[in-house]
Amino acid sequence: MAVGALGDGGRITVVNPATGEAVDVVSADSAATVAAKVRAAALAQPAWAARKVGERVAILARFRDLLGEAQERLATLLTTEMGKPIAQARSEIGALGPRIDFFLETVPKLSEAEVVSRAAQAGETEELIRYEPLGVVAHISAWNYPYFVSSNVFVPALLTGNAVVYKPSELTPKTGLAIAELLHEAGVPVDVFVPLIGDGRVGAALLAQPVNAVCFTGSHATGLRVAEAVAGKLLGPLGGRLQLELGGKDPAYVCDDADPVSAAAALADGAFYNTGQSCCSVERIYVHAACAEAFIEAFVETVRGFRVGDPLDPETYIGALAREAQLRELEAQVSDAVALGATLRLGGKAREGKGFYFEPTVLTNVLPSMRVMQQESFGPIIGIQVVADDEEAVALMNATEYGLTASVFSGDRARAEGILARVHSGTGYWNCCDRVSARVPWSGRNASGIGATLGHAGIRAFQAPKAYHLRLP
Ligand code: TXE
Repeated sequence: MAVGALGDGGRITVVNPATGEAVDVVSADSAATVAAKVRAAALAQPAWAARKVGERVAILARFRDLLGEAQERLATLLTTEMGKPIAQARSEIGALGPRIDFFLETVPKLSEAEVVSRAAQAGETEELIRYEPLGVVAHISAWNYPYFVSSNVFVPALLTGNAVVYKPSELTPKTGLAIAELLHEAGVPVDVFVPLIGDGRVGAALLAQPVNAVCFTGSHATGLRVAEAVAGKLLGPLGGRLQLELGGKDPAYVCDDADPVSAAAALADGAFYNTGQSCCSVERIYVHAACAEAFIEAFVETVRGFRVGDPLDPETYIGALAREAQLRELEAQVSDAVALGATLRLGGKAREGKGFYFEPTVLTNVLPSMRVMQQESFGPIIGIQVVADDEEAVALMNATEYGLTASVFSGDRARAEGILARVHSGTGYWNCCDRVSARVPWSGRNASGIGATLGHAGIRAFQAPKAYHLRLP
């Protein structure tokens, strides 16, 4: 069976979102090649795991260096495949070095056996934990930050001795292949990191294989399908290792003691960076009535100043959307909001002409029930609602099914932390937003997913603890 994104005989057509034109064609995998590649990965993994962790660290360090050398070429490819402004593409690839460094430094420490209780004399029992790799990790990934979301999985998974079968999004297949090439050039054996090209059908074919972990990054709807597909294996080869990094509808709250102008600048960037296509984009803003007017004015002016245009122009801040269909979703969110009484302060429609552009859009006087305040927008659009006090803000921040990040802008740390403790989210920000660090875990609550990447938790996710009870003779 041939599988391909567009049903054209197992090929993926790469479309440049800035022009809407096809720029390349890539061969897709079939169910048979998926099965063969997973088998090869399973055969290659034990030898990779048997190497010293220091050898794997040296290989991944070489990958980090190669990535740095190829930055400009890769940034141009990424921009052409998914419309990310070139300055932001460079910054995504550039920021990978420090993320990889965290893993290079931390994995060796977390690979050591942990002695829990020592035995000194005959008859006493030492208890220790050794950490084993899981085996073959299947990673199905998204297009919005293809370097970040894939490296959060493959760097710790490879360092801890696993093989990785990686399906990049069908919107960024060439970026996925470029990552694989650099890993192989750095010294990762070709069967230990294996790219698969194709759309959801190739993803589904991968889930049908006897892999030992599934890491999925993508939408909530697909995440549910992935969970259903692997449910029967959770007590088999998967051993419960299912990780889902899903969408968000991330709220921000601007308190009456915040500086409205600096909060507006930070939140406009948090909402519109990457053309609003970040899992942790700010998607809803609540502002205290006492500073609402000043905040909204500063916010609208900041967004008005964002430069929309050719993503290959280094001055561009807002590029084309990766997916044409999302233009219709954003238009539907705007017309729903306006029909129910919202005020359109800026933007509101797709741009005419070539490419998948949507005007940066700000809506005020929104209601919590509006689509724009409930459903992930994943585009350059934001709703702002005025609230009377912290109680109302907390209730509204918790009023969607998601729980990825939340931010509070306030002059008072205790007040902000008190609010964040009551909001259901995997990450809380005070006076900042839309920020990820390799040092702390990245996770979601409720519909935003299960499991964690990054931090120590994101390394342990690729290890199976084995307990030893060793009695001295
Ligand atoms: O997702 P899709 P997208 C989220 C973000 C947004 C989404 C965007 O919030 O919701 O990702 O990514 C494959 N069986 N995050 O549009 O469409 C598909 O081919 C197996 C969260 O790409 O769900 C693609 O490779 N696989 C985040 C992948 O699933 C299937 C970080 C995702 O596709 C499949 C970044 C199937 N039946 C983005 N159908 C976080 N929380 O950190 C499709 N796929």
